[in-house]
Amino acid sequence: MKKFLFVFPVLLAMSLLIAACGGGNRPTILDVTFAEFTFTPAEFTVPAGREVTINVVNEGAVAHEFVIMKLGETVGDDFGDEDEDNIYWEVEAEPGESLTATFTAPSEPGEYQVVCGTAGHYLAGMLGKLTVVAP
Ligand SMILES: [Cu+2]
Repeated sequence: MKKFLFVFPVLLAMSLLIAACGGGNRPTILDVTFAEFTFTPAEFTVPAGREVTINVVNEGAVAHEFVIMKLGETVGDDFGDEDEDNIYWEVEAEPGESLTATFTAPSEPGEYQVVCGTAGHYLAGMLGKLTVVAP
């Protein structure tokens, strides 16, 4: 009985550790389609600090960008030079292009604005939201 009392907490701790590690190794994959002037889907959820793979298809007739703004930063009138410093991460796709890119999710949970950085597209309503949750 004495031995069991010792072994049980160790087994419990090990199983919790394995469960946590299993979650950490699960790849986070986002699939998004660009068009005039939408992201489909437009809302994404990722675990903080994780590697994220994003598969982009631009079905539009012009280039589009997927720009993640830093936490607490939002685009003003339209996306412009003043917003460049507030970018967390971005990827661009030419018309008809399909690509895969990776980035590390922000370490701070919260809601991050996603916009298209091509002139006029933010004004046309090309925006979305990245929700970062505690891993
Ligand atoms: Cu665009």
